[in-house]
Amino acid sequence: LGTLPPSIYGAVADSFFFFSLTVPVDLSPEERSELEDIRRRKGVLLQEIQRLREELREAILEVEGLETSTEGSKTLQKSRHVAMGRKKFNMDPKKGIAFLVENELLRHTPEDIAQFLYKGEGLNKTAIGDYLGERCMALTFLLSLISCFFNQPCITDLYDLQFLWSFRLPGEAQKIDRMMEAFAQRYCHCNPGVFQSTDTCYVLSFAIIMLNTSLHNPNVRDKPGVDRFISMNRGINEGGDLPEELLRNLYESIKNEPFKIPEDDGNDLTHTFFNPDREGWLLKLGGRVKTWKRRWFILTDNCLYYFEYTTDKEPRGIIPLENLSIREVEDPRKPNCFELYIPNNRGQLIKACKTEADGRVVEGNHMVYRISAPTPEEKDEWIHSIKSAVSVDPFYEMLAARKKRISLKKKEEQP
Ligand code: 4IP
Repeated sequence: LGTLPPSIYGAVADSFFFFSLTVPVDLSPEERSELEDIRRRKGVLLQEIQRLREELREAILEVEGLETSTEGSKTLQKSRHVAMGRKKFNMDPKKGIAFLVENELLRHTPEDIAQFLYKGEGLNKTAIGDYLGERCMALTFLLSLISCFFNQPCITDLYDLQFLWSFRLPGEAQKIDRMMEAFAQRYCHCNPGVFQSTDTCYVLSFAIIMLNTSLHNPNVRDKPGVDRFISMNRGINEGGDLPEELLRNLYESIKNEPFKIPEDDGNDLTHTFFNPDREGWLLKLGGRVKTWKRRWFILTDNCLYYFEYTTDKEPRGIIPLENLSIREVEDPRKPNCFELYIPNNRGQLIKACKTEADGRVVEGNHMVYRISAPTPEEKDEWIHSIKSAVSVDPFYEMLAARKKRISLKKKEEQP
């Protein structure tokens, strides 16, 4: 019965009613008792039918109710999935996005993903940065994703760079390169005519971030003045200079209001752009004449300078560290020694300059620079600092590549 439509139950009941009205009068006692039996069974059946009707009505109501609460539970399930997707995203951005896409909570389009990231509800900023800097993502997809991301607020001010940093740039040089490229493209698109090319905007953006770090990070002692900032940025506008007013304004605004960059989590650019400086007394062995001299050494700008006195304005010698290596050595006369040397040296002298006793500046005569530190700890610290200074910095390489591109373009344009 349960599978029959309700109209059938009605028809069965009506046929019993018809029988009850048409009872013949001349019935034998057996026939009468049989009729009574039929009436009794009819009553039972009618009751049963009524019970089934009610049961069916209840079942229909229940199904309807179920449909309504499934809608509710669907919404609940959806928000649970979104929360799960966010959690997954924070642990592994790519997996999180894949999960949300699989569950039809996000479309895999640059626009939708950019909006999801921009809203950023419950998303970890480092994870957003990581995702935007994702390496194996198709470059075209990534660039349109980043453009959509930056499209959310239109970039009108170079100060918007701090927006880029608000979710922390991922530490890898290539990722930063892509994001800065996207920022520069977006900026140039929103502000046509400010820069000759996106490369100019890119180089200036880096200069701004470095300026922000040098002006506001207490670990950086050498604070550049506005004139240095201007001269550092000479020739970056396709070989020409950017308007001095623009640079002055930028300098002043960054000086007055630093970028809001998250606290150092080991990903800070101070470590990247500013190699640790070191200064202190060391003993140096002469080149041709092997005498040990106590000199005040300063490590800065990828060079080792040495002075006779700490108060001297001019160094006695300068050793550029480019292409040099450093190693610990044992010396029979002095403790805690290390040496600067040219790897695979075939008899070349290290490029360096020194001051002769008569004041002339001449080239140095060293195949190696052997140096002795006062203590083993200082020896280790010097080795560490010099190693950091000589290691190739990918950020400088990236910037150098941009600058080279600018100057090459300029050369091509020249008749
Ligand atoms: C000198 O010995 C000093 O050690 C110099 O060191 C050194 O020059 C000279 O090397 C070495 O001859 P004397 O003073 O005993 O003559 P500094 O310049 O610090 O005084 P470096 O190149 O090490 O500076 P040669 O290579 O010039 O001989």
